[in-house]
Amino acid sequence: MSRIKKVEALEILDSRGNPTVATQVELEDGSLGIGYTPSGASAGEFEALEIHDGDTKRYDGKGVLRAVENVNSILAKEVVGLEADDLRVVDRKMIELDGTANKSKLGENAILSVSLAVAKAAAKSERLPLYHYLAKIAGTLDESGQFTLPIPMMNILNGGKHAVGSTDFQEFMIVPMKFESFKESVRAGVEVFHALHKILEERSYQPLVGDEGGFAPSLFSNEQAIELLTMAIKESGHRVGEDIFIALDPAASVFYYEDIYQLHRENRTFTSLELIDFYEVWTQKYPIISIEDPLAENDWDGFREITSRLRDKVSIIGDDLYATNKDRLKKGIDQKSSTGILIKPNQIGTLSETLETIMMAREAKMQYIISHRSGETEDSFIADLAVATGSGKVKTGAPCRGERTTKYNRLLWIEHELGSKAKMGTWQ
Ligand code: 2PG
Ligand code: MG
Repeated sequence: MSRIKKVEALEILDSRGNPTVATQVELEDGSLGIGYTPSGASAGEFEALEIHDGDTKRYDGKGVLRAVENVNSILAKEVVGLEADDLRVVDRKMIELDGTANKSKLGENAILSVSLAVAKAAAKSERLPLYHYLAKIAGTLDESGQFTLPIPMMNILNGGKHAVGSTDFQEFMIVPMKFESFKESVRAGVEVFHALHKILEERSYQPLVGDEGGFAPSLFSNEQAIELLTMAIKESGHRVGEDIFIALDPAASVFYYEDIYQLHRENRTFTSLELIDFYEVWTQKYPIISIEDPLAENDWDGFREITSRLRDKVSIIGDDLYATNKDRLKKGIDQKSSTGILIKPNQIGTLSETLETIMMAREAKMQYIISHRSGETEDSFIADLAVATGSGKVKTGAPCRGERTTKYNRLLWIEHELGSKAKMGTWQ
């Protein structure tokens, strides 16, 4: 047990070259931890708020000096002296200081960086690997000493806000599911990624990548993307729909305007029910295992309808719908809006609240997928979080771009370190 001695934040860069907040926390016993705040492009309406300076003379208004100052002068004063091992107390203190429902006064980007840094420093102080320490504070430690490695959901074709000029749907993921280890799951995913690269080159597409490291070809339809993925799985020598499946994140809030879903690349519009029919046809044609945000964040009726229609075949995951927020998840559980939830710590703004939302999903026997943001840093915190909470699934982009591979590489180390104590997650 050690108290927080020093808290210091800095304006650093994320993977899009935008400023974000990093905070270093030092404990009295000398343990250090640095917390990094990621940032979304398709950020939902119900997320906690990142604050940016708005000073157009710096970083086009995107600077985070105010958030940094909030850490250094407001949060630091109050959290110094608190026990690092009591994260809930630290987080509650910061929530109180902010005093708003969406952390808009001090900024989610300020608060989360402190929360993550405290957890990392406390893990060091207790001489535990981060995943082990997080499992301990979450209350998810398995008595047998086993830890579950997550199935990687690899976004190898990027569209939407992550690759303007590509598809309307934001993410086309491959899900290597029937492999005995994380190492083999990653290998299979990487082989498909390279097969897709080759296919795109053969068809004279520039093999350029989007924000999450997946290719971003300019296609004429969303369905073409699925066809390319299917082809790449086959080309790589793996079996479509047997050992590798497809997952989608259309991020539908982004193409929902004036009560209508608008797919610009295809020049088509849909009502909520028509879009559900459209997905249903795809699930009959392709080995789709999961659809995240098939509908917009306020379309509760649509979510209930698609879940009741497709839940036996496909996972329906709420991302913008829930924004890692317990109150919204509670509504989703009551209304049977989805089979699962995407978990992003920066949507809610503290690690304690993130863990509470995960526990609510676990109790409701819902799937929970630990996820990165499209704007990331070299931090691999979510890799440890996925193992700690036994999510069995992680979404962290293509196996390309350092801010994505650092999470995969961390998971490879964890699996190696655990040896026979590592088991592979299943899709449940
Ligand atoms: C999503 C995320 C991560 P963003 O919608 O699931 O892939 O994107 O971080 O841009 O919200
Ligand atoms: Mg999403």
